[in-house]
Amino acid sequence: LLDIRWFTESMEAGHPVIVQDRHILKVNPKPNGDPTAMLMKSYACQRRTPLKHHNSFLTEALEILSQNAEYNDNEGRSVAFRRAASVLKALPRRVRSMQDLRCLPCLGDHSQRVIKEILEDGSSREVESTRQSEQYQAMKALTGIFGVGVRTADRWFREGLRSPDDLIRTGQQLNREQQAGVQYYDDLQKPVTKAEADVISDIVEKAVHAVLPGAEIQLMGGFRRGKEVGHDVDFLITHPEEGKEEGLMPKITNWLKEQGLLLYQKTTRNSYLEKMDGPARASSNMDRFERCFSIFKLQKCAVSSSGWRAVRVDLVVSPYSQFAFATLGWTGSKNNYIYISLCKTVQNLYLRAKTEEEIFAYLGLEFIPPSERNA
Ligand code: DCT
Ligand code: MG
Repeated sequence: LLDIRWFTESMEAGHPVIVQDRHILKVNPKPNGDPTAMLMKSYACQRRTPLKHHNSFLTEALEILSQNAEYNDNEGRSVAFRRAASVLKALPRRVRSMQDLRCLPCLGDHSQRVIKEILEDGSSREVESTRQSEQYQAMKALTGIFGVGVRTADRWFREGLRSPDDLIRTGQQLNREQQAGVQYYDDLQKPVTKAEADVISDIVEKAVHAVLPGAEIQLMGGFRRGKEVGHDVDFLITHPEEGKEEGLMPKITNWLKEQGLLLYQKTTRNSYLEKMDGPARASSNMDRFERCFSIFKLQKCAVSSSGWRAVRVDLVVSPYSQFAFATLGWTGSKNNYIYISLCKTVQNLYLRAKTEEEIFAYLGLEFIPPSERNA
């Protein structure tokens, strides 16, 4: 507990804290003597970031560069652009000049150059040429396929492939997940609306209660943060009697299959929370998390001609004692990944938390509601 206090107090004081591995934290001395630098906190989990902000003309540009760096396997650069964008999202007003950026953390030279050019010329040449580039467009199309990561997409790009159609045309070997990804590509590219998420919530609730009465279902991800559209719908499922949730996932998926509601599903024991630690991690409570990546067949209302659409749905089952931790991690946004690191620290100390508020309190962090976690 002391370690966490020290860690969060250091963060509160504006010292950059580097998470070296699961247990070792390093605090650098204060980077510069500017007292106003404290006004904008360095970590996304300390900032209030609303969904609708004032600087999308800048953040969209920086996020294109971040995405492109990820396509080029340049993690450091990708994170730097994403952090810069994230800070701008938390600003209370539109940036009008470089003066407005004085004292903000996380804005590297490159990000500043891009921002300056947009402020002066209305656009950045680097961003525009990236947006138009064949590689960026192909990588976007290929990684947009469910089941295709950057590495696979990059290999295909080098082989001259540019789109899902090219994969079909050349008869590429695809695994089951990628086959579904190609088959339902057009539907899965279309944003999922909140109204559709609500219909899916009702279906999931029906399925879960049919196989385990008393279970609790919570909408997660972007929709929990107030988004009106998303690329998928995320759910967390638990039961107040610890242990009852064991073996629940196959029962849910079987019920859905029997109703003809599932186009694809794959259940794995490990969740994204585990991936964060790499393959050699010690076992923990998180091992008991089950995650199902699925594609639902969603009937459209009578007015529509095509009858149904495919929608990506992620289900996670957590034991009741872990529900608060899973909720915090699973709500996102992805830029709040530090929550997950912190959550795990609390968990590894066997501290109990029933609510998100308790976890924030343990960490000495001010509570930030989901609608302001859109970093
Ligand atoms: N998550 C994470 N790290 C990942 C993947 C997911 O921390 N690599 C967490 C944060 C958000 C949550 O899981 C749901 O993930 P997504 O559905 O990918 O994000 P989202 O915010 O719901 O975005 P979208 O609205 O596009 O689905
Ligand atoms: Mg989501």
